[in-house]
Amino acid sequence: MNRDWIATARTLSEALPYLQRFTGAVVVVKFGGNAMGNDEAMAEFARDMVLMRQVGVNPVVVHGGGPMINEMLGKLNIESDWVRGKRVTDKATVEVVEMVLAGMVNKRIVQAINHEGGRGIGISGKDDGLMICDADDPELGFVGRPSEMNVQVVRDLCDAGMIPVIAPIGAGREGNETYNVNGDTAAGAIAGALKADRLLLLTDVAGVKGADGEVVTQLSTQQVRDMIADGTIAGGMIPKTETALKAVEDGVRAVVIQDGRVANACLLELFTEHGAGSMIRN
Ligand code: X2W
Repeated sequence: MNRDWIATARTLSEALPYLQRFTGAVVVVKFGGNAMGNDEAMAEFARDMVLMRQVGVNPVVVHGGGPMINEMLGKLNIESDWVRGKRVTDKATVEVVEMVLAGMVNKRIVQAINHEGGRGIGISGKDDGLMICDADDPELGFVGRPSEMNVQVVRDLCDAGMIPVIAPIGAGREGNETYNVNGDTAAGAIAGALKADRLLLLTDVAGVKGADGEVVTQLSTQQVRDMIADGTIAGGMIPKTETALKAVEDGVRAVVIQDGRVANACLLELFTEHGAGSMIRN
């Protein structure tokens, strides 16, 4: 017999305790624009979500799409400024952000999930009042800070066997404003409100690096705070780790910052002894 098949059967057998552990778990996955890559990467991500659902996990996808927004703004000759990792978002920009995220990127992911045999359903933070925002900072325009979460719609979709795919767009309190929310921030707020078992932040680096430059596989929230304070965690990793800290504080059991470009990144994390990236928990 071909040895690969024997290995496949063994892999499935070894996954049993992990499958049992995660039955019924809520796993929020942040799928960033940089992790989306080509159609193949998208299809592979979709297969992972469908497999998770198939084995009794409740995957909830929150996506980004920064590079796709950049491309569309470029075509429309609208320039973007960035302040502390967030896009300064005026009225014209927020319209493009909503069109690209809720219209194009969201539906691309939903379609990929459905093509793999899942029941993907796309919503944004506006649907059923899921994510009500206040302005994050006057300097940033229509950038939203999630302040009121109504996650029942997400639970209902999961209970119905669907895979919610959520665009990080929020509604304001006045009833007519649209807010652009950073994808990581939205994923953290949704995971926190769901008290998710896991928040997987798929990114394009291997994880959180320690002072020696090696990825640290397990981190307590206190260690993360110390590493931010002493400068070991710097640059783009600061908002990610801060999102993780807030999510754990809100009741998420563990947050994993991992490389979404690795094949079957989510399955590797959930269903193997190996795990992936850096896990942050109390
Ligand atoms: C982001 C939303 C998209 C996002 C933006 O306008 O690009 C803010 O910066 P990635 O692919 O996850 O980076 N919003 C406020 O977060 O996309």
